[in-house]
Amino acid sequence: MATTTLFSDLDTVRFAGPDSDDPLAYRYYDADRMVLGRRLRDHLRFAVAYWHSLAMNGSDPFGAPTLHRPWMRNPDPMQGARDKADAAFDLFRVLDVPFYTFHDRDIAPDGDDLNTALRNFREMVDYLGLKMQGSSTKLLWGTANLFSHPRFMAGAATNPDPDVFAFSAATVKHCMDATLALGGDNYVLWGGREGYETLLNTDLTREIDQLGRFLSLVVEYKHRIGFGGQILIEPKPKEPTAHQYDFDTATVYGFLRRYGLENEVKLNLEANHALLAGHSFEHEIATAASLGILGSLDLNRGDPLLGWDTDQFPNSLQDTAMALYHVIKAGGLGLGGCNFDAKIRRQSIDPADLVHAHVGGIDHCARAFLIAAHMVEDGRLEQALKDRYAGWDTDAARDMLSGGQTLESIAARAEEQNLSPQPRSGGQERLENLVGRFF
Ligand code: XLS
Ligand code: CA
Ligand code: CA
Repeated sequence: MATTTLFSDLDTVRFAGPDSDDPLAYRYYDADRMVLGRRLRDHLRFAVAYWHSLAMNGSDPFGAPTLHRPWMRNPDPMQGARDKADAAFDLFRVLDVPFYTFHDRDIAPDGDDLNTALRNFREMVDYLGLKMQGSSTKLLWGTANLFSHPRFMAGAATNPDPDVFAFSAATVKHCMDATLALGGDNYVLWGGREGYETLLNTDLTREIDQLGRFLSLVVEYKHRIGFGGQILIEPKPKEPTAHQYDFDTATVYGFLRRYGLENEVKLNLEANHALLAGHSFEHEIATAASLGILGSLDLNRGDPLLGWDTDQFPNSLQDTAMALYHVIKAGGLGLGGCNFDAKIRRQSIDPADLVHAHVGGIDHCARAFLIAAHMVEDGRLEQALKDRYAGWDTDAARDMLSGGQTLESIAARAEEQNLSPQPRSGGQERLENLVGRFF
């Protein structure tokens, strides 16, 4: 029996082409269109984030909730959670979105103790399993919220209290079980409280070791239960902590190497987190790709006027196209996808605002992807890069890198040839102009 939800009146959004004026049609996201040998839907693997779209109530540090969804008012929190799931899957139907993502706390009410919380969670995982049987939307990733409850205020894995470490381990174990049971492709760990406010009360060496041990336990468990998906760490430099250990791609790579996990764990990179770390999104993507740890993307944008994590829907075509250009160059996202870790603004109180936000975000990314694919097919950017490094194609040059030469032998040859290298233009403006022609 079809349940009535906030979205029941809305038809599934369809592709209508770039000339369409319908605000609830896809103008660029033609899901089955073949681009670079694959369907657009398989390249982009869009996901709706349960927390922003179903659980977020519009409150901010200065103000009360503005979004009063019916499931938030239910005096029986488990019934509220089921109503929320009904609305979620109806939203997925409207958007025709292939994936969704959740934290344990988004789908099920918490409990005062571990076993109550786990009971609520397992019951709701079963309910989501039933919903998924009647839906084409799959799970991109699951994760545990180890940051909202006060028990996590001094960290989860990095907490000074070993009971919080154990509580967190139990929570993650059950979230991984749920992700496996629901057929999820990835399991994400974002350490929102794994950092510190002040070194005055923080033993940094001990805390990073705790984090390394926790992640090793997760990886061991993944193999024990036969989870074939990816384990992903999501870097973020700060907020809510002043300093988060998983600062950015390069920092996480060093951490993974230290604990021997660099071949086991990849990254879930978020656009706004890159900016907070003082990087561009494309820098984070290109760095992860070059280190072999590009996993999945959280799409959103920050506000250049605000220094915090505003999680807005992406709308800068050039930023998104360049990010996706590096994704294509890296060979795509594999089991990862494009998760809208983005929320509507506090004043966007109509349920339809949520649909407009996603339709716009999906269409924006599809358009950016088509532009990026065109840049790849055109090949001139790649050729310019090859030309710039062409000097390295000689045997003598390669020998310096391959170990066939020592510092003395390199010096001897340089002196013998009395080298006098001449500067060559980097051609940045010419390349920027070339990029501009694809938009
Ligand atoms: C918060 C993070 C979080 C993760 C999942 O800033 O983006 O939402 O994606 O825990
Ligand atoms: Ca995120
Ligand atoms: Ca964020």
